[in-house]
Amino acid sequence: MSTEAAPTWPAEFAERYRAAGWWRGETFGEMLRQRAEEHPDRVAIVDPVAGSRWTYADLDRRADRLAAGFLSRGIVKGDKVVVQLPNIAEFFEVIFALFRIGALPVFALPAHRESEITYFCEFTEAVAYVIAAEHGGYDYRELASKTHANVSTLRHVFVAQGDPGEFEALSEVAEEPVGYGGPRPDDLAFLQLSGGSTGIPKLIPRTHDDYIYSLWGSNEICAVDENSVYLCVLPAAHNFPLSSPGSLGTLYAGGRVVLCPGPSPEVAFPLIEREGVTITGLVPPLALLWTEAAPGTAHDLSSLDVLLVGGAKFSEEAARRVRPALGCTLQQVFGMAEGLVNYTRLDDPVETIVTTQGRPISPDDEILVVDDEDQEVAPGETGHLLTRGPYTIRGYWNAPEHNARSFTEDGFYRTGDIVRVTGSGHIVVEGRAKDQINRGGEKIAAEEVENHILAHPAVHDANVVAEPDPYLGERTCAYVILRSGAGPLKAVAVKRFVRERGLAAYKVPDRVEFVDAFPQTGVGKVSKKDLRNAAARTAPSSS
Ligand code: J2J
Repeated sequence: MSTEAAPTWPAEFAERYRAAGWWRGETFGEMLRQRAEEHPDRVAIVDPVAGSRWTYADLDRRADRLAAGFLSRGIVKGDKVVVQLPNIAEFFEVIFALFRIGALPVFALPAHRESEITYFCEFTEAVAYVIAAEHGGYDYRELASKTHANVSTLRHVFVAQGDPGEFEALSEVAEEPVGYGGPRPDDLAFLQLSGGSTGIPKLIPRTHDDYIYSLWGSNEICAVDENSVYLCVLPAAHNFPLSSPGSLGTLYAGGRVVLCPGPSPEVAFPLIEREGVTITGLVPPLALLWTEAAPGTAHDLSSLDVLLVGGAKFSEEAARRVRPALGCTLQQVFGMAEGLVNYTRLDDPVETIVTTQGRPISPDDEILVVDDEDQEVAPGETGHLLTRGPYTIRGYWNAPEHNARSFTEDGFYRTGDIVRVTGSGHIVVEGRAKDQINRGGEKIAAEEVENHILAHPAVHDANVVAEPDPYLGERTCAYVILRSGAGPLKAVAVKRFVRERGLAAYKVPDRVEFVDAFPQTGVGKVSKKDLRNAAARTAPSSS
């Protein structure tokens, strides 16, 4: 498969974005080279578990050597490589090596299991898969063995950390650097994962030009520069910690990225003190946890200037607690791996910071708020958010049917979010039209989980909806109709079945309820709205 499968910007838009200076004609590979030339001895990556502190020169050299090793193993421009790594320094070595040769990382999350990984590898015809031997009590080599057996295109499994077992250690791959022709700025850099609202996850094709714009655009808004120290708390490959401004934004600015091995205050607070962390990003449940823990901590958190919170709606009440507890400025961020990212500005009035999800990075981000018939609503009214701009994709990778539904004919992306825009141009997220559960920032496509439940022989039909959760915001409730004549089935058996089918743990329903029928809409379709209301009424937290 080739990059032609990725819809791109029409020529007149590309020209406009270049002329406006948004697309600078840089690639990730050259960007790192430049930083290494400008300040070779500055520390780029700190991995506290491994005890490593790589300078820009170290990272540059490592990426070059690994790129050479990949090339001599036949990995070439345009090849796809599924990267599933925890927050370790090698993550950056691997992705910059791939960026240099123009091979595309496919970003998997550490939580993904056989179902997701097999799909990513098969769909992208991946030639290689990069893992750590073990992480969080899970043996990724076992996952790799299964994947390797199932996917015929997969020629290599590289193990970045720990005993490689039957596979090749990444440390053995590096070779003396050779010359190679890198990608062009308008080539694809990687495939990012969509939160998804369909049975099959969609992949997001991002170019060097467009993603690098989202990085420096974010840096300007979040005041990230060479003195910034970014703590990467969330899984490094997720779009938020990768790019808003995230690790890659920080590297673009010549700052320092500190990899946090876990999200708890006990792990993060000592690192903030030791490394003088200035900025980090969290999903709302973690932001709540940190604001609760901060007043009692013995650690000095005074270096922290900015806390970004996004991925799911942050309540106004919680937002108000950030500055008193952590002593830093809150920046709400409403972003999506498909592109558009909104931030509250550092100098916005407090009321704006705590009650809105920010405004777009770019003057060329186009925002439309429309009704169900795609007609624009009156200013300030609530509706569907559509967007188009210099770092928002024009289509998913290799998914023409999805694209016809997810994009308008004019190339606007249908975000699936319900929003309103305030007089100052700030966006307030009011809800969601897409069939997705946002479990504390982790996105779950209802249809994907439903399909797995439906595979159970005793199940006749299934519907998965969000229900309120005091900590996560939302969690998952599955309503199941059993086949007539099927023996009794317990909720735990359904959960186990889904887990054993190799679905990531965060997608396993939190609650399973058996019913005889589903509520219906006027036209006889299943009413998810009624199911959601029923779930909310009976959610354990509501009693
Ligand atoms: C409400 N909903 C939000 C917010 C995202 C920065 C920050 C987040 C993401 C991300 C990202 C929200 N309030 N503040 O990629 O670069 C929901 C919306 C959105 C979807 C995108 C980034 N911030 N959301 O979360 O691709 O529903 O990206 O459409 O994972 O998360 O999810 P995702």
